[in-house]
Amino acid sequence: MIFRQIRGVITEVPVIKSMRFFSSSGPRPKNVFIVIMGPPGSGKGTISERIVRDFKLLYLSSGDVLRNHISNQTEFGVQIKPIVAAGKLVPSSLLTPMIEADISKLKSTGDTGFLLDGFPRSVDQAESLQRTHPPNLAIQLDVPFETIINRIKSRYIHLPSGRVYNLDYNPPKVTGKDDVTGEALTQREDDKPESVKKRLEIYQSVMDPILEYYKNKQVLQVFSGTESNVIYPQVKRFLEDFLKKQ
Ligand code: G5P
Ligand code: MG
Repeated sequence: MIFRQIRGVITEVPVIKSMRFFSSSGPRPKNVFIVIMGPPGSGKGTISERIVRDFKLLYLSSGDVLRNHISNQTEFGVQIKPIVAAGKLVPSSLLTPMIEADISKLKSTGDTGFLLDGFPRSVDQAESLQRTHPPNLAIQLDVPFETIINRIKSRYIHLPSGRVYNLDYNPPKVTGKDDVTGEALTQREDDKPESVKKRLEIYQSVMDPILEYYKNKQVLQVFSGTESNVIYPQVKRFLEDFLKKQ
């Protein structure tokens, strides 16, 4: 069993690999399952970190799960490494059961407040999730592509935790080191310009039907803008109201 801390005080919450969570003395929201979507580099990780901090939801990122498999050179990691590095989508037949099993494991601990980042990325993933763990909110970050391309060039991550930095926007306290552990930061293999281009192209080709899907389920909430510091207060206000109604 893996225990992991993102911010705040660690408690005995069994955590799946790549699961980050915030814990404090207050209760966590129950029966809330939010998915957060948006183009690569739109700030899903950045905004999620703030949501997790302010609303005490458990957090799972499909990208973090995959990068951890790659870094640990698991059989699955070796298989998907070239796909992720090229900016292509990992086949749903491999990823969907893994993500759904992670959510089931978390639910079995009694925690029922989750934020899922980067999943679904296709209608078949959305349909499958709807059958197993239907989200009650789908957040879409609508950020222009021109804004994104510049951001990604200066992104660094702390691979084990998934914490995200940016040399211009959100630099680490010590250059090249994670603020919490002091471990080395790295650049993502898929942040090379060719892969970023591919990721944006794929995003554009797959997202419309997914947004339509969640619009029809009446759970879609879109937040538009170019700066996370402007978008997040809108998300926060919305969530304060949304959680009161749950
Ligand atoms: P991921 O890991 O899900 P992407 O491509 O969806 O990757 P990414 O790149 O992680 O998304 P993000 O989380 O939306 O971007 O953005 P972020 O990291 O928070 O912010 C980007 C940078 O901008 C950071 O450096 C941040 O500090 C900075 N920043 C944030 N806000 C601002 C701001 O306001 N101003 C400025 N100047 N900077 C800012 O998926 C990776 C791969 O995994 C596979 C695919 O291969 C995918 O390409 N994968 C899947 N495959 C199939 N199905 C799925 N469901 C899959 N999920 C993952
Ligand atoms: Mg991310």
